[in-house]
Amino acid sequence: MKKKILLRGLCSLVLVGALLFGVVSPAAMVPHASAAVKLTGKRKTIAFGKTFYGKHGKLKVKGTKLVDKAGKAVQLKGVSSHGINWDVGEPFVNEKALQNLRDEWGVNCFRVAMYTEDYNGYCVTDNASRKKLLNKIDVAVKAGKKLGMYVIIDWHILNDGNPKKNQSKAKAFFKKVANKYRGEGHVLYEICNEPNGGTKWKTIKSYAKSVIKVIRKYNKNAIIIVGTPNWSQDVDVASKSPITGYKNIMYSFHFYAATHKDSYRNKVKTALKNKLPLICTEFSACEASGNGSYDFSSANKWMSLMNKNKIGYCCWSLSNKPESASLLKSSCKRTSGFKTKDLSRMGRWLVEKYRK
Ligand code: IDC
Repeated sequence: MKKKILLRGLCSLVLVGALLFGVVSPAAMVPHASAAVKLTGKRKTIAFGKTFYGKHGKLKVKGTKLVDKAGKAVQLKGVSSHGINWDVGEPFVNEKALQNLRDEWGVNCFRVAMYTEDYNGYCVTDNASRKKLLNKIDVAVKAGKKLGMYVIIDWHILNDGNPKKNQSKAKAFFKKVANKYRGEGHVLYEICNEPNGGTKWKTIKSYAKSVIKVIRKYNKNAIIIVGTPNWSQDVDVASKSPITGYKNIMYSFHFYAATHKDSYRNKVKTALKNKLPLICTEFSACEASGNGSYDFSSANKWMSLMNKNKIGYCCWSLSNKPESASLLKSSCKRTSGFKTKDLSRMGRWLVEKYRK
């Protein structure tokens, strides 16, 4: 008996010693603790048929879910760019970076966010800059095609509030891209990021119908994503009166987990009950400002809700801007080949989730 106690004591001593000297990390002692993320920044060669898009092909909406060419539910796990009209967004939208996201982050979808009015956005800038923005979208679409990733083209309304404000410009833009990418099955269209400023669902619907009509002239089946009232939060409202007459329409909700908690998750649950097809094209664990503290426990609740219902999502944003939402540290100066040390806390959390 004494011997056993002595032995146990000795074992504890060795363990404490090992911990103190860093031989065994506390994480290694917790059962099923997630392995720390290690990124090499290296790229892999993957045959197209083995890529996510290569396997799943053109997507369709069935019930509340996205399904692949075989009718099987698929879940998009994506990253959103910051604005491609921003110096903290544009440089990171390149083929090598997207390949890093595919090969080491577990990402299968990339969202190209193009602001319409904020910060010299598409609607308020000159023709030369507009051309650059269109070229940047093209870089993402081509990279996505080569890498077998889905690409969402996002008409990023924000300060313009009401999508109707730039409706004719939106129609001209979507005519251009829907025509250009008519043969590309990996492209999805998001026609109004976040309606706000009290814009009613009825108004958004009227805008959506006019833009959907334009896209459908060139592409009968591409997935079209419609934003919902109050910064894409009121999917419950949209679910009471969805858009009729078109297939493959999805509705977006956004959350910033430190601000948006149970009451917002309840909106999503209501929309699901009402059979609205949902996608979360923007989220982060920080506050709605894109800054402030993280709430990973709220973010985990969102993740379980989305995973349970196979809802696709994109995390805001692939940037090194000094703000909490950025997936890269502000000290990260590289625009591809990201290593472990380049990831922010948010970036590390995301990669751990996506790799699972
Ligand atoms: C934020 C950016 C920030 C920028 C701001 C205004 O992170 O750097 O200064 O926009 O352009 C959204 C918007 C998204 C916001 C993000 C964080 O869709 O454009 O990005 N957010 O505030 N909705 C909720 C949060």
